[in-house]
Amino acid sequence: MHFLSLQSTLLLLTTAIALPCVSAAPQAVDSVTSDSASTSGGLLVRKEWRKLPKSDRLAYIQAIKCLQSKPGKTGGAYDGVRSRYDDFLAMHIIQTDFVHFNGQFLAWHRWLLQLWQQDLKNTCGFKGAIPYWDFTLDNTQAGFPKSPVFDNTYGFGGNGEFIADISDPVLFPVKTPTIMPGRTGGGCIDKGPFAGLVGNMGLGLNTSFSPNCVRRDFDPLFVSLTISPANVKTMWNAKTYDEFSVAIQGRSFDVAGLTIHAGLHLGIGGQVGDASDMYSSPADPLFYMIHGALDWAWDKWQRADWNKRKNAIGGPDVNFAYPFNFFGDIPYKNVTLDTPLDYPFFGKSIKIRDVMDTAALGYRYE
Ligand SMILES: [Cu+2]
Repeated sequence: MHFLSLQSTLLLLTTAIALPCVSAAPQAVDSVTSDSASTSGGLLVRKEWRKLPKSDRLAYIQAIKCLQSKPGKTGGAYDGVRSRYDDFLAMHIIQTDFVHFNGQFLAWHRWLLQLWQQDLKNTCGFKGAIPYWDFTLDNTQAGFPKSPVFDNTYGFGGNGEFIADISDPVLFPVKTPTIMPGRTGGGCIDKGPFAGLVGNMGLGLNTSFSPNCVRRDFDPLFVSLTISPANVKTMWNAKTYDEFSVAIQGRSFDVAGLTIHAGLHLGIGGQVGDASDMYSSPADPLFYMIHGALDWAWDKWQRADWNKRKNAIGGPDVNFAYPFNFFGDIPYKNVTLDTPLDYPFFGKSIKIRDVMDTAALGYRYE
């Protein structure tokens, strides 16, 4: 995550106001598939990575590779798009400044994952549900790099090779401002199904064609500090949506203030890896595992007290406003169930209320 200037936030905000916001209830997608193993009671069942049969893990990875091989559908709107996979990357880059460190964060990414799941099916014939990642199984310094999620055959591959000197501004054009306490990589993905993967846009707020190898820079120490048992407990024990949201998104940009969301992104992307880039992190397919993990956590928290939490939402409508005052006070309003969520070139805007219930969207977590 690169926590860049507010100027770009304000600039994009002006652009966003000009976008038409047509709201319509989204259809539940993929609620019925021919894959009986992944449905239950008409709902797609999203399973934890290591509980998926190996053939299903491979099928998901193949479907992602398929999206990377299909042409984009955003009609030349973004100079850097070379594939359908890139359409998602471009949309995330463009929307970043409206959907992080605010009240829209979890809801916006929930629908992004729905669009992703739907497109894997429609474009690549993927049958079944996208998986999730129970990060509480991998949150130790020793255990993190050994997670089955990073397996070179039945996973997304692991760390890049260690590069001590990351000062070259051409090879490493953007670095996470958080000083990473124990980075161990920095090289391009060189093993596993995504070896040699190239990100076509980014790093940073940039949708022009700028091919760069996708890097990983694991920081297992950082994972153990930010996804600590204490931070996980704070998340599960949150009494209000605001408390839950802060427990996921963090309280400041230093290591002591960062929590689950940053722990996953920066734990993988470290100082120089794509997963650490707030804008272009979807260049690394692990992005969808990270956000699957957060969506699982949100749904689990909601269902622990469903009547109270099915409509619980809150937080500022502007990135980095209270309680995320990382750059000081900025004006904001609280989000409501009627706050719009925009997905340019991926259909109409929706509202937060449309994504509050995973079952209404056609899926559940196992
Ligand atoms: Cu994001």
